[in-house]
Amino acid sequence: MDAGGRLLLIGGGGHCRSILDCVLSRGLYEKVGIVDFDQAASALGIPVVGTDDDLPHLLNDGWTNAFISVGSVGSTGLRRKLYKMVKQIGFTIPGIIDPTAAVSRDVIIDEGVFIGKGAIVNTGSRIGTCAIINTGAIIEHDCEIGAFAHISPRATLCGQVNVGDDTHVGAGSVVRQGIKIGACSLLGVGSVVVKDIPDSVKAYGNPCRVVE
Ligand code: JB3
Repeated sequence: MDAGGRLLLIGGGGHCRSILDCVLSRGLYEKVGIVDFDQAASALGIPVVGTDDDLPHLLNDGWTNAFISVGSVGSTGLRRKLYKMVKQIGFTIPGIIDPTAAVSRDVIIDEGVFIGKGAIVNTGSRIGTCAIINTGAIIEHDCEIGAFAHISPRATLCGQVNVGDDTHVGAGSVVRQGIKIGACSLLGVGSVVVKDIPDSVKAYGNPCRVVE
């Protein structure tokens, strides 16, 4: 979890600004910097301190924590590539949880997870590496969220739902209890999921149906 010291946010777009707002409101890091090839990506008074090529030097200069702040809607390739890179260089990868999120005490949260404003993660759930639990999402009891999955704003997963690695659950979706959603799938905004969804498909609607 949030560790203290200096923190680099890798990627300085919209998702980064959401994360930055949490980080600054918690005040746990002594210094925060953004890593982006675009100097204009500085935000909320936080500067761009370098590009990906500068990461080894930044680690040597005492920036020991790095967090992947590029988001994803569908493809998680860039997030995975950046995660592998910061891991290989030797950064610590914290989790970041907004102070307004409600997370039960027996939840397991792997490294690099972001839990945004007003999200709820209930008892017995597990959130995999670098997953995004976005603003106001509800992860009910005993859910399993795979690595690099993105549960979008206001999506609701009822109890014992399993979401595979790299899957995107669109904003406002509702998933019935006990449902299994495969890996690398994309569920459209407002999907109402009442049957299991396989790996590597696009699906949407009420009831949610596979479209390709
Ligand atoms: O769905 C919601 C609520 N948020 C979305 C989020 C999860 O994903 C949001 O609407 C966007 O769809 C997306 O946010 P993201 O990734 O912040 O997108 P964007 O605003 O386009 O910013 C991407 C940033 O990453 C830009 O500043 C790019 O310059 C930067 N970037 C791209 N490739 C990179 C790289 N930065 C680094 N360090 N390395 C890269 O390879």
